[in-house]
Amino acid sequence: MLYPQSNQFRQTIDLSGFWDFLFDPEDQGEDAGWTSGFTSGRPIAVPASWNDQFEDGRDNLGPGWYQTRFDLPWGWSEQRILLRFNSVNYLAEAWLNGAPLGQHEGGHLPFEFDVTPHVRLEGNHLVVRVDGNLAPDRVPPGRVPWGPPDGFPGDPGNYPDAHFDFFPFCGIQRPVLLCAAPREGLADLTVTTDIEGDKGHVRVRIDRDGDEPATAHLTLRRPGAEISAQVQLPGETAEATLTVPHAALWAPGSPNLYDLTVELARDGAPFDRYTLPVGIRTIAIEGDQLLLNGEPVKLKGFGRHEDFPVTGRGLVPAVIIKDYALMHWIGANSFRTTHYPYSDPMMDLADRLGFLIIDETPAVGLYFREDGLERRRALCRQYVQELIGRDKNHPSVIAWSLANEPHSMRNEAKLFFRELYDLAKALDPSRPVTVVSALGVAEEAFEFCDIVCLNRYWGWYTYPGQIDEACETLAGELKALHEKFPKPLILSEFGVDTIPGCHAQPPEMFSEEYQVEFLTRYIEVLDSLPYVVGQHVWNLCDFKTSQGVRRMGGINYKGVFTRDRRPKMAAHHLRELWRTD
Ligand code: GCB
Repeated sequence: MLYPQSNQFRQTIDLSGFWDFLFDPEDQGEDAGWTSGFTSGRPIAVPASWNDQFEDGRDNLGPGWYQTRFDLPWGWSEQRILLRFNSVNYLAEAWLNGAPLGQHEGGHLPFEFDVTPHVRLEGNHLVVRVDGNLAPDRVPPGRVPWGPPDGFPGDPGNYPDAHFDFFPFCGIQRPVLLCAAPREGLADLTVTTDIEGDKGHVRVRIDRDGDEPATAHLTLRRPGAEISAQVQLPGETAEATLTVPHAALWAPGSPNLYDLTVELARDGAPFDRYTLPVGIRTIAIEGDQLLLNGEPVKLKGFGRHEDFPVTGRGLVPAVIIKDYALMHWIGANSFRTTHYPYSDPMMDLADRLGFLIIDETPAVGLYFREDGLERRRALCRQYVQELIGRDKNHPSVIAWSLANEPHSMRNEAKLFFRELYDLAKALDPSRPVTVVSALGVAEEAFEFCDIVCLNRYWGWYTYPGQIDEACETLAGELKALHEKFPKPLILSEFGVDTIPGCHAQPPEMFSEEYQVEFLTRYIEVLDSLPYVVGQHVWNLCDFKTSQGVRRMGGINYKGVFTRDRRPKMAAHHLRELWRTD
């Protein structure tokens, strides 16, 4: 699915702003007659989570009803009109002028409807029902009955009862776009690149709607370079390769991008055009090394959250810029989209700024009891397809993560992930695929995953306050893991809750000194092991969680920056360890 853009043949408008909203008092569903509009609504900001916008919103997971009105811009009357939602969490259902458009399950991934048959020139009325409730058969799940072998006995639980450690923010969290696109225009582009000597090959697969013969003109440009090709489209797809002499490769530190423009024409007259940034780079695994453009690369960075006061998980462009500035300042070159796909601007900026991303599906907290398993499997397959469909052309994306910390103790888990792994590889053979696990050597998916990603908290949940024991255990475990699975290994989470302003000497849990010592000593271990190709600190910033005895004030304090993006002591220490200039 191509991200909407505006040019001579396409136009996009953003429906963001203040919409009307109401909570469904008794979950009356569409029978309440709201699908064609309601009068009792209050104003709500779109995009943003609803939870922190209202006094009665925080723990209310819906359903909630949104509505807005719009007119079509001048010149759109003969166009095909698409309505695109960049992210609605969790279950969305939409109606335009009373006509049902469809529904989409799962937040953080885009979906769109062709609204051409329903749209009017003026006075359009869009209604969206959003259900953010947690349920055992949703992904990520909630309200899961705990207990062995899927959970840990005596888990204290939390409220709202999420099966994951971040607040289940809900609502229309990213922009809603209205797009005019040519009929029979471009439907998708898939770009892969490889390198041969100083040449770069850019392979482009073109998919389009309709099958009337057309010609595609391709141009790849950056200042000082322009390469063109032309290919006939007798039907719906075609492929072309552009070869770039003396290619300017993409890498962190030199994130060179080319603009690829594909123009469709019939009888010499162009009728559609799309421009996509392209980074020429390769990613590969050789033995226990991760190679970027043929050279070993080590990831330094973070797990993060899309999380900010008041806006919740809503898109805030200035926070994106700030987070990149902080990551650059500290010397990071990488992050994982813990624990769901991030916004399109976040991904676009990683291409521009040169960050390496492990791109994760929304499958966190998975468990494998029979009840609901088929539904969870179908959702995970859908997420893999939607994620790869959305992000396959980003040079910054160097691996796909199928899930975070699945409760893989049951035999079903291995086959479940084998199927997802095969699906990801079939859709994109060019990138490594991983599962991020806390099980260590017992995680059977590591047998076929390309990279081993482990989350570890020795010195926090286990061996509290005992960093010597923690580091010794960590070193032993990493060695055992690598012996069993001789592949590149990433420590994909490690960190400790740290209350800003809390100090202790000798270091004690929750103090800034303890975070410094924990991270420094862990990094010493990681740097000493050649097969450890990545270190991702948990977390870049403090973030909101459900309430529970482990989360004071409903906040996870493992950030090296506070929730409002101020550095703790550890940020300065990490900077000394990571910055190379
Ligand atoms: C983990 C999870 C992450 C939690 C973190 C913690 O292993 O992957 O979502 O927030 O631990 O702080 O406990």
